[in-house]
Amino acid sequence: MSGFETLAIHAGQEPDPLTGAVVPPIYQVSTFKQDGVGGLRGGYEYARSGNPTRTALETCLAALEAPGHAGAAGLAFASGLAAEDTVIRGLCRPGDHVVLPHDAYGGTYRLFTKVAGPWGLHQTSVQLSDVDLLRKAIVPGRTRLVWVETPSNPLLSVADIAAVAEVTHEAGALLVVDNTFASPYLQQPISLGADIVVHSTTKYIGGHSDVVGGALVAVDPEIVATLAFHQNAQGAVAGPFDSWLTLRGLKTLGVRMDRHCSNARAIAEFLVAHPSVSEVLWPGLPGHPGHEVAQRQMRDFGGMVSFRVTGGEQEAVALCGRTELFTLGESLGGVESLIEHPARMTHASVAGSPLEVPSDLVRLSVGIESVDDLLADLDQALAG
Ligand code: P1T
Repeated sequence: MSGFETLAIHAGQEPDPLTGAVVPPIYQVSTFKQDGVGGLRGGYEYARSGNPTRTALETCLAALEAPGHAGAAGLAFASGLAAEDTVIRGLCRPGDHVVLPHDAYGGTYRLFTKVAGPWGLHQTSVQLSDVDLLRKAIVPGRTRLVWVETPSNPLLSVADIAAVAEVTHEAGALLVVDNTFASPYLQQPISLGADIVVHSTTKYIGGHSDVVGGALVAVDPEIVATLAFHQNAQGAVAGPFDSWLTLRGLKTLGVRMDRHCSNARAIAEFLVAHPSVSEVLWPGLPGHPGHEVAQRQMRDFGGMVSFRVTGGEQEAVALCGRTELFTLGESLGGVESLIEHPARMTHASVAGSPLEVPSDLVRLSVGIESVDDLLADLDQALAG
C-alpha cells in the first residue's frame, strides 16, 4: 500500500476489530477502564493523551506527509494555531530567534509577535524565495527555527524548500513548513528536507468547511517525542468528532485537489485576460516568479488564486460584495468557492507590519463547483 489515495483511504483505518465497521468509530469518550493500575487494554488511558479516533487521523496524516518513513508521526490539534504554538513552546526557548516569511497567514505572524514575542522569542521576517536573504537573517547560534509557508497566504509566493532546508541545516536550525495551501497531495516537504510539517487541517485536509483543526508531522524521533510531550502537556488536542470529520475529508483529498487545481487554472487564465485586473498571483502561471520551483516541488499548483484590481481598495472591497457563487468569507480549502479581502479580513492583524498586504488584493479559494458557473460569477462581479 503506497499510492496516495490508497493511503488516504486506508492508512490507520483498518476495519474495527470488534464490529467490522469499515470506518473508524467516533470514540466519544474521555477515559478508559484500566485492568488493574496501569493495565491498559488498547494503550489508551485518558483522551487528552490519546483517543483511537484521533490516532486514526494521526496515523493517516503521517503516512501521507512522510510515506515510507517508519518513524513518521502525526499529531492532531484543535486548530492550526494550536499546532503552531506547540512547535514554538516545544522547540524554542526564551532568547531564541526564528526566521519568518515576509508573507504568511496573519494569525501566524500575530502568534509569533504578540504571544511568543513577549514570552522572549525574537523574530526576523524575510522573503524566503531568496535564500541569500535567509542566510543574512540567520543569527548564528541563536536561530532555532526557519518557518516557511509555500505557497504563501495570501500572495502565493513560492520558496524552494530543498534550498531553504540546506541553509537552515547548515546553521543548525530546524525547518518548519506550513503545507496548508498545497496539502500533502501536491507537496511533501519532509521529502525535500523539512523537519516538521504544519497544517491548518481546517482547510484542504478537512475540505468541507465544517471543522477547525491543526496537525504536525515529523520523522526525527527526538523531535517527535518533544512535540508529542507538548501536545499532551499543553493539551490543545483535536477532539474525537473533529478528528473523525477531518479523517472523512482526508479520504477524498486527492480527487478534490485535482479539481481545485484545474478550476484554479481556468480562473487564473480568465483573470489574466481581464482589463480590470492588474496582476494575477498563481504559481501555475509561467510568468509567476516561483513557477519553476513550484513545478519542481509540487504535483500541481493549487486552488488558491489572488489578484489585484485596477480600481484600488474601494473596487477590491466592492467586488467581494458582488459575487454570488463565491461566498464572502475567511478560510479556504473547502469544496465551495470563497472570496475575501485580505487587508481587511484574514490579514488585518498584520497592518503596519512587514507582512502588510496590498489593499487592492482579492483572494479566491477556488472550490470544486462547475467551472463555467465560477467563471460566469467572476465575469458579472468584475463587470460591476
Ligand atoms: O485557523 P487555524 O486552523 O488555526 O489555522 C491557522 C492557519 C495556519 N496556516 C495557514 C497557512 C492558514 O491559512 C491558517 C488559517 N488561515 C485562514 C483562516 C485564512 O482564511 O487564511
